[in-house]
Amino acid sequence: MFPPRLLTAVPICDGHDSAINTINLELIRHGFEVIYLGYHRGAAAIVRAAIQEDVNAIGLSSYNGGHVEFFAEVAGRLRAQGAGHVRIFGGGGGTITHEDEKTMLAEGTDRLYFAGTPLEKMLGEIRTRYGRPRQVDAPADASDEMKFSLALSAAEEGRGPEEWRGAPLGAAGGKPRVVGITGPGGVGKTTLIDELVLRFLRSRPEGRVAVLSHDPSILGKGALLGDRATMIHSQHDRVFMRSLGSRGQAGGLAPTTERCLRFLRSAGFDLILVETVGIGQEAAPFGRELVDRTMFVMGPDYGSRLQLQKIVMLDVANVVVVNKGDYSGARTASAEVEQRLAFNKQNQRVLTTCAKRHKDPGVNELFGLITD
Ligand code: B12
Repeated sequence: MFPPRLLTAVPICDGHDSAINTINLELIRHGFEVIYLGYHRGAAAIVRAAIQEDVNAIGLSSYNGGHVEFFAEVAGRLRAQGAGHVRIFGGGGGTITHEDEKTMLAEGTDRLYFAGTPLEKMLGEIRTRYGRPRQVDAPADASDEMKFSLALSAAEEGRGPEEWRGAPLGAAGGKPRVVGITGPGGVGKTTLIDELVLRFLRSRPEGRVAVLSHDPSILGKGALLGDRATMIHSQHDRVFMRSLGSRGQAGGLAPTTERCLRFLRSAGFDLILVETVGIGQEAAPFGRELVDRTMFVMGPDYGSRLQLQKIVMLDVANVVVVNKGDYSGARTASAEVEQRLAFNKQNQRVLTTCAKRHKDPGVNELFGLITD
């Protein structure tokens, strides 16, 4: 069975994320896959993400006022895309009053929770209301993006039209380029991907990019799929992003990654970026044919030179990126990695990047390398 999925966020001009962070953890514990979009998020970005992620409902935590208008705008935008089946619920301590609630329920919000509601009561009810299996058929008035997203879910679950199933995994006529990006947790993979997306959007005015992003599931429970919260450029209209939980599979990907990739490959994107869960020394997540190029991202702090001998991805990656190039030790790290790769005699490239830096030359070079 596929876990039910929710999107959570804090509205625009609001940085109160403490409540939603606690609620996210409870939702995961109760078996939900939670796509967390972060705080200070506009209605359009929330709705786009909810549609792309094919969630059952959106949970909003709102403290700074404007909730009556904001929740209604989210509801209106969902309806306009034929996504009225996506429910809206939320809370916001004492700032949302019972008087506001009446208006908000009349304008499309499904349920509100007030200060003092015990977590267990709230979570039990959320489970009953929004824990159903995903929407299966596209409503008649669904937007193209809604239809596409539902079709991707159908492909993921092994339902739906046949044509994608025979779709080859290799690139047809050079399109799309599929790049697999892996590395330990915390080295900046997501920031790097967002920067690569920015360069793609700027250099290909008509191009479309897909991002398939993985995060770990808690065994037998849900998952916090939080990559969108650190991404800015990937919220663009020409980007389609889907987050997947590893759902008990070790090694960096999900049991349904291959199906999703077959579907995405046959859908006319120019570039597909696949980000794995943070991996360990022995993982080589992409095998031989799942992606066209593999990138291993690491930080400059890996312990000692001896550690480099134990990382399998250093033997198989096409490109090795030493990110956080502004850290002391980054130059030494790059030199040591280059030395390590020289033994492989496989023409692998080593690049040093600083993904968080605006217009970083290392990221520019990396973008050229993966899209040439
Ligand atoms: C903690 C807090 C902060 C922290 C925020 C830390 C953080 N990272 O979140 C800090 C100190 C940083 C802060 C800053 C500010 N704050 Co403040 N803050 C609060 C405070 C005290 C508690 C909010 C909270 O997290 N409660 C804990 C949650 C778990 O409990 P709860 O709110 O009761 O939530 C229940 C339900 O509502 C529900 N729920 C809540 N969200 C969701 C979401 C979903 C999906 C679900 C299912 C349920 C749910 O779950 C709980 C169940 O019991 C409130 C006052 C209050 N008592 O509400 C003010 C308050 C929200 N802050 C306020 C203000 C004004 C500010 C500042 C503008 C102050 C300033 N001038 O700088 C800044 C703005 C910061 C920003 N960037 O937005 C005002 C807002 C006034 C308004 N809307 O008119 C409040 C109401 C205080 C007040 N009385 O003046 N704040």
